[in-house]
Amino acid sequence: MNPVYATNGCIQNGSIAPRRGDVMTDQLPVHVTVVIPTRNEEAAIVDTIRSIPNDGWCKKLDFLIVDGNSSDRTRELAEQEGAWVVLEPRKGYGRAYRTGFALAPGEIIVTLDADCTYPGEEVPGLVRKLVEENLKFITCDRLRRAEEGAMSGLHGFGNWGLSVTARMLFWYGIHDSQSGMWVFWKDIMENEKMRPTHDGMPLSEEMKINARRCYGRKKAIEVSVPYRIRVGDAEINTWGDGWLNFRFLFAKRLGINRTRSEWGPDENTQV
Ligand SMILES: Nc1nc2c(ncn2[C@@H]2O[C@H](COP(=O)(O)OP(=O)(O)OP(=O)(O)O)[C@@H](O)[C@H]2O)c(=O)[nH]1
Ligand SMILES: [Mg+2]
Repeated sequence: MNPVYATNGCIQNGSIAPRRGDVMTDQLPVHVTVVIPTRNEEAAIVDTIRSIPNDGWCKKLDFLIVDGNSSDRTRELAEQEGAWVVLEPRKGYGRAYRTGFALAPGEIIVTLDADCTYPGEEVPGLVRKLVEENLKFITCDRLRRAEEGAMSGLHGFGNWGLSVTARMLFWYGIHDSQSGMWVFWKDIMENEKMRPTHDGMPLSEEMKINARRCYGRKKAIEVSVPYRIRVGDAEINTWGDGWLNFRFLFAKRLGINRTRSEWGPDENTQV
């Protein structure tokens, strides 16, 4: 049985403060925005959105798609599902999130890829955990519970190598440095030290390093979730992105990583 929450309780510093006389229900009194970066994901975007329960488990749930100039029907399909679709012409996975985090209307942000690899059905439970346990940041580890065939041998090896390197360099205890599913309070991004700087794939490892540095092991936690076979073709450049990730870890450790573009949308972003 899940714990009960006050529907009109106040959220203060990330914790629920029920008021006397409140009606107790199971609904979480929070506004959640699921931010999803997309580039040519017409095969999976609809199922990705639908995989997240939308039956009133939180006060408000919306979807923000940050699309990187897809040439297929990704944007159209996402709009049909009721998502807010933003066109971010600047290239990169990290760039999409650095725009999306600034625009997200919710007080809690959830992220995942638009390829059906991450378990959307776990979102309500993860948000509940963030709220109930008064956490700041959750990252989802895919490596322990990956389903058969979900990660190719090369990707698996690359993920393992990068995760071990990150653990050795930062001593931060994160098992899966490359996971792209996070759940966190939007206001943690007001902290400059929490804001990721990279516009590419390395944003993923940067999120976890920053979260552990800012909030420690008790408030920035890792939870294992299932990981599934990708739907649709990936555009990832395995060797190129692997090398970029590896280089970034050393630059970050030495404190010489630099931001190449501003936080948030710019004049070419179509919101
Ligand atoms: N807006 C935007 N989204 C991107 C860009 N590159 C990738 N994405 C999206 O970011 C998410 C992660 O990219 P993936 O291709 O799944 O990368 P990956 O998870 O490392 O690779 P797979 O394991 O093969 O799925 C997907 O939803 C992509 O559509 C980009 O340049 N701009
Ligand atoms: Mg993916």
